[in-house]
Amino acid sequence: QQIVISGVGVWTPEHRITNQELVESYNAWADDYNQTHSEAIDAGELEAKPHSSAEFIEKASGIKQRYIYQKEGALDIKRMRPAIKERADDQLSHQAEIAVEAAKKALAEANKDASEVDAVIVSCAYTQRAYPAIAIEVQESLGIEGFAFDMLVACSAATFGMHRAYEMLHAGNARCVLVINPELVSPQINYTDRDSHFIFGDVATATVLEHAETARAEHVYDILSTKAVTKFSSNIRSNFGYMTRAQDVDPYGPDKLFHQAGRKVFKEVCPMAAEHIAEHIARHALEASDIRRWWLHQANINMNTLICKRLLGRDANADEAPIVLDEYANTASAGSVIAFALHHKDLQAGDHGVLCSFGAGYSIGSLVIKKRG
Ligand code: CO8
Repeated sequence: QQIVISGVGVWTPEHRITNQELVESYNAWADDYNQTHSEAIDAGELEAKPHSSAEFIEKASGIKQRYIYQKEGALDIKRMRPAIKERADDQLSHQAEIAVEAAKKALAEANKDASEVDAVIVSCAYTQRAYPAIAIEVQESLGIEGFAFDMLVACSAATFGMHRAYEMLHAGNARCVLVINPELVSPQINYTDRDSHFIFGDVATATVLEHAETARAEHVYDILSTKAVTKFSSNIRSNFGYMTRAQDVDPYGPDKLFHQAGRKVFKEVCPMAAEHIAEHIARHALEASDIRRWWLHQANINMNTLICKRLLGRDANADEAPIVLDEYANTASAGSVIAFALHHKDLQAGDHGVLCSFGAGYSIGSLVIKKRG
């Protein structure tokens, strides 16, 4: 039974923050902090906060701007976090809303009606609550019969979600599955941390997976196989969770937000990802030069350059390995799906491609796909 990807959709927030805006806000916050704590800093009890730089951000990461769900509050130096109003229980939640928007786009691309979908997976780095599942709320909003559930795999949530859909379709548990990645990450960003304030942006992506015989879309991709690996590491971590209340700790402390040892992640994950991909394509007797397009995780442009170089023995060009980081920044698990959504229609029948995520966990997930004729 051939399983295919028949639709992909991206919902992009209307608000954006440029590196310059972000840096101006951070630097004003740092000046204010340094002034407020000048005595302790002068006494050597506290370290002064150094300035951030837009040039550094672009050079170190490839990021020029990021989208944000709610810009208000995020750049306010008295707040440094987005101001998102809580919604009543009978209103569509924020995360479900952006998930529904992405899902509608993916369904339209797949030329599918919600009534043909049997299962919904919401898979992302964070869900805004534990239960009821965001996926069930989305299912209800779209009028889908069947079942839905949430899953969290940080950077690899999108690919791992597609893996689960692939297996459910193979097992005959569903005829068509919607996998949605509402990456509403801005509430977890520490905008007062110079090392990480620039990394992330908000977005929602969705894909439709189904059996080849039911697919009616213009662009359909056979999934040849999936491959996943995880290896525990605390180098990318957030300690916020339902235990926080019982632990009598500051719920907004820096360790409760996204934090990482970026250099270590870079050094450890690049070789893991390159090896993983090489092994995966070898399963199909494919060489790196046989791959028409690489839709890689979008965390850092230098990481993608290095991984491609290891695979191809040379630099990949933007047509082979598209980058969306400059516009979207790191969108947790959604990056490779955005790259796929924006850069797949020109592929010819028979062309091979690789979708691959890598990051927190550590987790690596890939799909080798081939365009149908
Ligand atoms: N402005 C100016 N200077 C800076 C800044 C800044 N903003 N930040 C750091 N510097 C300085 C440092 O202090 C350092 O100075 P010195 O040399 O004097 O000590 C110098 O610049 C170099 O710092 P680094 O060595 O840290 O810089 P790198 O070149 O390593 O770049 C990166 C930092 C960009 C973080 C890079 O290491 C990187 O991208 N690593 C990979 C990280 C990665 O892939 N992480 C995965 C992210 S996790 C994920 O994708 C999903 C997680 C779940 C979602 C969470 C949502 C909130």
